[in-house]
Amino acid sequence: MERTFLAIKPDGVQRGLVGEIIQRLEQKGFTLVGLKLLQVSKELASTHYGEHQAKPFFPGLVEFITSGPVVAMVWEGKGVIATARKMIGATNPLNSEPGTIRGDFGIDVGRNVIHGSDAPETAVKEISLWFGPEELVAWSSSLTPWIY
Ligand code: 3AN
Repeated sequence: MERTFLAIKPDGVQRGLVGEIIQRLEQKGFTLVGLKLLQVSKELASTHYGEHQAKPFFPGLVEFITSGPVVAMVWEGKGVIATARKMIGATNPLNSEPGTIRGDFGIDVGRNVIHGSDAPETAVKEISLWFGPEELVAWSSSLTPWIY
């Protein structure tokens, strides 16, 4: 089953959006298989955003993501990588549609509430960067017949 890595950034945690975001993903039908709140180190931030190392916004990006607690999550389900990206909305909140997380809750590209893996290879890489295998719980809502 497909898995993706999502992280609620310090602005989303500070603004009390954790419950709302988890609720949207649960109600869509995805399964939460990993969840933790953590203070991100500079090392983890730099590795996670490694592809942006040469960009002018890189230092600010690392500073922001390490500025407060982040909620790191792994979600599972059919097409979860692309669907979660759709639910998150465009990188720049000025371009993200209403109804998406960024479209509903953000106005600044540097403070865009949530991160989501953009492709299968990235998802695998990010999940193993942020979580140990023992932190992921394989379970299926289809095993509990009262849900569906
Ligand atoms: P996304 O998070 O939508 O996949 P990426 O991977 O292109 O977007 O960029 C990673 C993060 O870098 C974004 N979430 C955003 O916070 C930040 N970022 C991207 N472009 C800019 C920019 N032009 N100015 C400031 N921050 C940016």
